[in-house]
Amino acid sequence: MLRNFVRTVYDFLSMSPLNRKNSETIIRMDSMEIDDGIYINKSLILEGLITHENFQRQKQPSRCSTVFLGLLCVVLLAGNIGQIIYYKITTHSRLSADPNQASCNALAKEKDLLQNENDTLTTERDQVQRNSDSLTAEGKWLEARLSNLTEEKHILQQRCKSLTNERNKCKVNSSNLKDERDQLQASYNTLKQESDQIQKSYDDKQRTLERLQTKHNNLTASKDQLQTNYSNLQREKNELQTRFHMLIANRDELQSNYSSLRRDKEKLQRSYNALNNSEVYLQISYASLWKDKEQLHTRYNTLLSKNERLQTNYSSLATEKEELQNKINKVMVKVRDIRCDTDWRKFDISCYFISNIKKNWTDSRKACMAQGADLVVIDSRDEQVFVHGLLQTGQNAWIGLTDSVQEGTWMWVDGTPLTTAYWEPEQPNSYSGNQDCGEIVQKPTETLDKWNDDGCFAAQLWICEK
Ligand SMILES: [Ca+2]
Ligand SMILES: [Ca+2]
Ligand SMILES: [Ca+2]
Repeated sequence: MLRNFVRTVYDFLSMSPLNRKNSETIIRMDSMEIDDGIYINKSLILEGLITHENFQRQKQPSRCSTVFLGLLCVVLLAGNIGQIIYYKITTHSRLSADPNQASCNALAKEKDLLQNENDTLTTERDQVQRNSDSLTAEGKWLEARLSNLTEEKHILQQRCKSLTNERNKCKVNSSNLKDERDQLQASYNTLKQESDQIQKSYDDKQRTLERLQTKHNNLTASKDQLQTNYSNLQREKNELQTRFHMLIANRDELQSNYSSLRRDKEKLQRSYNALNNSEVYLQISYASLWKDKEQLHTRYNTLLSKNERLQTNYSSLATEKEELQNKINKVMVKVRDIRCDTDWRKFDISCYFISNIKKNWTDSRKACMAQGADLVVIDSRDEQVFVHGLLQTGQNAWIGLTDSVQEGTWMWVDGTPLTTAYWEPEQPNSYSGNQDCGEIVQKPTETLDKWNDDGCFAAQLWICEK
């Protein structure tokens, strides 16, 4: 605004007197309204002095400076108006005396005055320009300050939010603490009651302590006794110390044994694993065996009952056997008392006959059977000795022995198999495959082995037994 005012004044002074008259109507006080914000805003923005945003920032802090400058301009304008009116009055008076010369002089003076005023206004303009620069710098400083304050405001807003959250948390904590205080109060009351009880217990314990003090005195006496025992135990301890060293040596030996046992344990572990596998197999076998055992147990019970019956039968049979044995003994006594026929010789309970002629084995047997006897059956060592004694040196005689039914299987004529034999060395040989009947040979050997197999068709003596 000031700058526009200055320019307007400068243009007015630069005009001719005639143009200046026309311009006087242009210069009006309404163009100098210093409080017109819209006009100020438009003027400054149009002349490029400040931007709209800067002006808005500078509006508040520079309002006082603007008012001051506006007042200054009003004073200057009033001075100019006074001078213009003065010059018009003097010019009209001189024009009436010497119009040309006076007009020229007036114009010269007016020019000088305007020149002086122009210098003064130029100086003032420079001063205003400096003030404007300082105000611009102040505006920048205030802008920076505003930016800082804005940042601080954001920070304070964030702190305010965090403090609000903390206040809410504190409220919650306060509520919790209040609950805890109530609980603690209840606990305090409970503890107070317990404290009273403990006080009573304390009194009881105090009396107990006095009794214990008496016991303590007694125990002190016992302690002296124990001290003596301790000395004895100390000596025993030394002995045990010696034993301990011996045990240490034994321990080392056991340690080596432990190592070997550990190796054995590993072997056993492997064996255990194998046995574990076997255990599974055995478990299965055990189940089947358990079934078999139950079946066998059932059969055992059955057999046990049978055994009991058989035992009963055995007892009865034993009794019968004993009775029969008694009878047999009586019969044997009677039989031994029986005498043999003529030409028959008695041995034990049998009678023996040796022929004095010779026949084959079959005819020999028939001859015996014709006399109610059969070829001799030798079933004991004594009988072998007796029968051999019936022969004379070099004689042979048929006996009741044959393998004619099955070659190699010798049977007695009474149907019993041969159990005890007295064959000669290398006999029976079934010579030429045709020797199926047994004979006894009289030989002066020390052994009883006197038998030989011979052809059944051969004619030999024979010996009967009945
Ligand atoms: Ca016999
Ligand atoms: Ca034979
Ligand atoms: Ca033979």
